[in-house]
Amino acid sequence: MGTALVYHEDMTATRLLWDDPECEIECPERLTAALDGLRQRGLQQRCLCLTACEASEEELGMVHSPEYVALVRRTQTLDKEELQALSKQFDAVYFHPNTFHCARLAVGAALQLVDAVLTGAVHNGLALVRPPGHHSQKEAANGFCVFNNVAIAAKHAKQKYGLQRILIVDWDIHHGQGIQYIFDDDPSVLYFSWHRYEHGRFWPFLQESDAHAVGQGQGQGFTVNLPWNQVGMGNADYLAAFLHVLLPLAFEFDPELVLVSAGFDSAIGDPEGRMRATPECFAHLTQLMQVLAGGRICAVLEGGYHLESLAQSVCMMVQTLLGDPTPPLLGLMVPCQSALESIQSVQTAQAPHWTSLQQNVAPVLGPSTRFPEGRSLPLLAENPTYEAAEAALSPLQGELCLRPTPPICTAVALAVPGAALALPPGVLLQEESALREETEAWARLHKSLFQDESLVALGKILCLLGGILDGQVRNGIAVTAALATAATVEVIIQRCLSHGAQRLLCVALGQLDRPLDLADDGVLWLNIRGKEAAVESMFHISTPLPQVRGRVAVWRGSHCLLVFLGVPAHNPGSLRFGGWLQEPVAVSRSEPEALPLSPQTTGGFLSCILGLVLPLAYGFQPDVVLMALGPAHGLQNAQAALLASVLRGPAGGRILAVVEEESILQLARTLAQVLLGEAPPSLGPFLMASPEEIRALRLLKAQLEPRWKLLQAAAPPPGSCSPIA
Ligand code: Q9C
Ligand code: ZN
Repeated sequence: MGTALVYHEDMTATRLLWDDPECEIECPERLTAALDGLRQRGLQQRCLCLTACEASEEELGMVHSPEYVALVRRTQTLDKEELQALSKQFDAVYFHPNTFHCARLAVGAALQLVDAVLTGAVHNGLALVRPPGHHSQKEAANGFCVFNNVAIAAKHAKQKYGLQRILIVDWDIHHGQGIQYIFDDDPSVLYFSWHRYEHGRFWPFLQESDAHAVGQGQGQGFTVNLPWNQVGMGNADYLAAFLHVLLPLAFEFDPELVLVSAGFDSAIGDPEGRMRATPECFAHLTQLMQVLAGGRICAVLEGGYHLESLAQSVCMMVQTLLGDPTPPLLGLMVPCQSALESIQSVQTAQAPHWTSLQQNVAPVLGPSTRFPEGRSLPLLAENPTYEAAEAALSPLQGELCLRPTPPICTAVALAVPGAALALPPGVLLQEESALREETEAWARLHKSLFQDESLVALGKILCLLGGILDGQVRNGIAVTAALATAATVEVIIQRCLSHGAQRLLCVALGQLDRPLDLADDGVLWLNIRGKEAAVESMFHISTPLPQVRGRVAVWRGSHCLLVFLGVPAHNPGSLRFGGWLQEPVAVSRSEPEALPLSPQTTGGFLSCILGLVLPLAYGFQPDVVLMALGPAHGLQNAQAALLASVLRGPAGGRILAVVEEESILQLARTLAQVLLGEAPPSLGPFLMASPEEIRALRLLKAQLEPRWKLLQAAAPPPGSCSPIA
């Protein structure tokens, strides 16, 4: 299992044969640059390389009309003048005698990738193709696109594999109007696109690219447009869009497959996009998507016209698909005002269709949140040019090469030597310990809780932590002896700080108190536990995780499914209404059925992670992340796995998970899997957050927003007027 790379060199055989400044950027070197980049970094060699085959005309017919296919077929025998005349009938298109062959290979590559992923041959993959596809329509070529590669791939996944929910993430900087038209009334395909829009003044100049276009008929709410109304959007803006729009909807949609219209004209240096997101941003966007659909991601190249930026961004994506850690994100993590306005407009347009947006916990944007002067880009001036981008990219490239991947992927330190654990292959058992004297010195500094077994465990944990801090080990799991978690966490924090870590993020779950005498700034302590929301300081935050231990009872009626939460196991008579879903769920009995209940709603959990934890974590830009599961943490394994998976992002993959011995077994195995780069298990059906959860999160965000700007993403409560004048 791994990552597929689908390609055929014939796809470099189409090119512009006449003068046309608009089309000349779509050149064969785009593919060779991306491929050379992958080869130079040794990434191609780690992929399962598949040679693309042409799609059949029947496959093209899933989206395109026979007349249009025949028209493109006839271009094979046209001369230059005829090709040029035909090209003029479309907007921003050129034909070449090889166009038909290349365009069929491009579709074929996308289909092979879907087959490889859905048959389980690989986890995920990328198809490097030309011509791109997302602008092309049933009977029209458009914007360099001839056949709609990704749309045909989605139809194929539905027809051949019976998939019912497919998410398309189009991060190309142009609106993929072709995909939007094809699935406009289809609720089985959720299409998300962000694009340079400038209030309609940017190509393709369409009203239907704006946020108010949400799909038609049954498909309402399944088209999600996020228009960027200014150029210069950067890492924080893209991240905010994922955390506050795409991911909440995607979790609620619960896709079985994610297709990515992976255009890299949204990256820095691109002459079309004029945006500022750096290549590493695409590693983070990819990693965030990996928690969806069991990690089944098929990415298909669309645009991307700055060769160096394209190559680096493609490498970042493939590296992440392969499970490598994400490099730290550069730049001030503050979304700009225009981005926040765009995010708000799509939240408002989509709120009627998505529970997770109706419950948006972000506070309303006030004048105090206006963006400070001198925004987030250290790399480029106001209007990025090729030259400025080149200058900005070359040092970056050096940095990318200088950051070696640690030789050891994931290590696990166990409290009891030889405890039988079914750890996944590829995990190193931490046998080596820190020196006895050193371990005892640390233990003495922190109470007398470490004796015998717990002292042995501490020695191994210190050694593992040393490996992470020195770059020998990527990440790890520390299993503490019973009741030693709090003391171990204290030692770990002190050890990190004494090693020179500038910023340490501690996500402490359950009953763990922030160690006394910690200076603010260096350590961000985020406690997720079952008590009141509290902001002790901007670096000491508690958020509740309601402990609704008990059961869910599910009744399926003819029109709706009722889900009751919080039936305590010992008192099945007292029901508390939690929420209801209209979608039929796979429950076939008409009898009430008891299911094990998560300690809180999935909606509440996700709001907490996407709306609070990740914005804080990315805003803090830690060197190391500590995720500690203390007593009574109340997280299900799948929730802990999701949290560990996404917390790999903010600190370049340097994460240490601390768990207590008793809670181990399956949990350690699940955590080890996600730390190795596998997708976390499903959270189960989406249940809307409870009013208490929403209230608590709202309160916290209102207090924290002045310091942590990634929290901003205001959706006005229904009925209120826009706060942005
Ligand atoms: N300066 C793709 O990226 N030209 N197509 C727009 C605005 C057409 C882009 C002119 C751009 C088509 C796949
Ligand atoms: Zn594009």
